[in-house]
Amino acid sequence: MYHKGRRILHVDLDAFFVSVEQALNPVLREKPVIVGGEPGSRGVVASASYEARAYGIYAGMPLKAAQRLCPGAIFLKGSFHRYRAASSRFMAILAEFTPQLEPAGIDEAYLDLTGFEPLYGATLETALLLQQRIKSEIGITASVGIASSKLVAKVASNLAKPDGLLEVQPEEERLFLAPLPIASLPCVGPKTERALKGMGIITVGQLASVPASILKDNFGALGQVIYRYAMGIDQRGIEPPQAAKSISRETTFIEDTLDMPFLKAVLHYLSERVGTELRRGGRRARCVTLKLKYADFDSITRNRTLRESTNSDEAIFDVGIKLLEGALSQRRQLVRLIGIGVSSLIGDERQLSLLNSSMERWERLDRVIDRIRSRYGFTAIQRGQTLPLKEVFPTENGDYMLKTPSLSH
Ligand code: DCP
Ligand code: CA
Repeated sequence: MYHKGRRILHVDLDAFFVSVEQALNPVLREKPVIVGGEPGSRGVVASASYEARAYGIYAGMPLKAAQRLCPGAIFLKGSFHRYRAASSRFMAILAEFTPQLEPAGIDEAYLDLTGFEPLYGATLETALLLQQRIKSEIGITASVGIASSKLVAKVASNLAKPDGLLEVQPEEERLFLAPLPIASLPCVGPKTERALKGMGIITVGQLASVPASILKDNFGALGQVIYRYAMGIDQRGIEPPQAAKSISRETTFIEDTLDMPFLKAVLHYLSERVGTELRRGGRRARCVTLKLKYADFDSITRNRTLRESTNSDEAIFDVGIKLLEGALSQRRQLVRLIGIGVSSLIGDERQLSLLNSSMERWERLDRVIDRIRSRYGFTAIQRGQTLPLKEVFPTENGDYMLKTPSLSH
């Protein structure tokens, strides 16, 4: 609930993609480094070190322009699985402080530490500890803003960058925001900024003195948000993500197929994806669903409920392949899409009845594979069952490039 004494933290990692690369390769530290791609290529800057920013380089700028500004910069293509792994470790550290945690992107999150002070000391001290842990365990710096609202905490962390910490005391939000340029407010994008400047409004303080009706007339519903934010009013609470009720992965083929070894390999790969996500969330499933779309777009699903819950790739695949064979024996037609999912999810309590069973062996193997993949990428270790994929799909950044790499949930 909203009240003036809330202590909300916004934590944001500095130059995230670049920092992950620098943590892994000390040669890159304290240099102008850009993650985005080869300097001659058509891409844009994803992340720039603060040394590179001194040359006027920023995220979203074409790589060619960045190279013109700083020919000596080091350009890296980057690797998303490394960033995802660092992000998981970052969120895991935050989660040790409080379950009142809301991830707001790959490298930022809000935490509500209201009521912590009697037990854990000043919020500022807790924030320092948090920064230290991130630095020592992941090797990268984070900036933190503390305030009574998400809005002011975010503006504060931005202002503190890099490696900074800024606390805005209750009742001082408006004073804190007043001298800042209007673009400091998250709701003011480039278009709104231009329009406001056209009205002679440069600072948040000036914005706060404009009558609400004028902002509403000019910007509609956004005008109301702008007005409240300019006054430092933001009552939004922390919303921890709801656990998913089901997890699924599917892919559409470039060419419709009935090639069984290939379908099996894809199904295995998708089962591994689903299993990995289940284990990452510390959960198990009791229901497995197979989805097929035939060449004529006719779509079917088949599911089976298990006697015991599982989070093993092999167990998911095992059910999936039986459902696939069953479905194809009813209708043998070229397949356009295949998918596999799990539902009836429960927490990952250890099941004693499983000890020494084949399920236990499968699960032990999954844990070993997960560890390797979280470090070196998905294709760093592969199961024999997915080998046919190697000939069909190129790999990039440690993963297969399926036709629909952004598999659906
Ligand atoms: N990102 C991207 N393309 C963009 C902006 C960001 O790919 N146009 C990616 C790369 C960033 C990451 O998201 O490292 C986090 O985005 P941020 O906006 O937080 O930027 P940084 O973490 O790089 O820098 P800062 O220190 O300003 O937070
Ligand atoms: Ca960041």
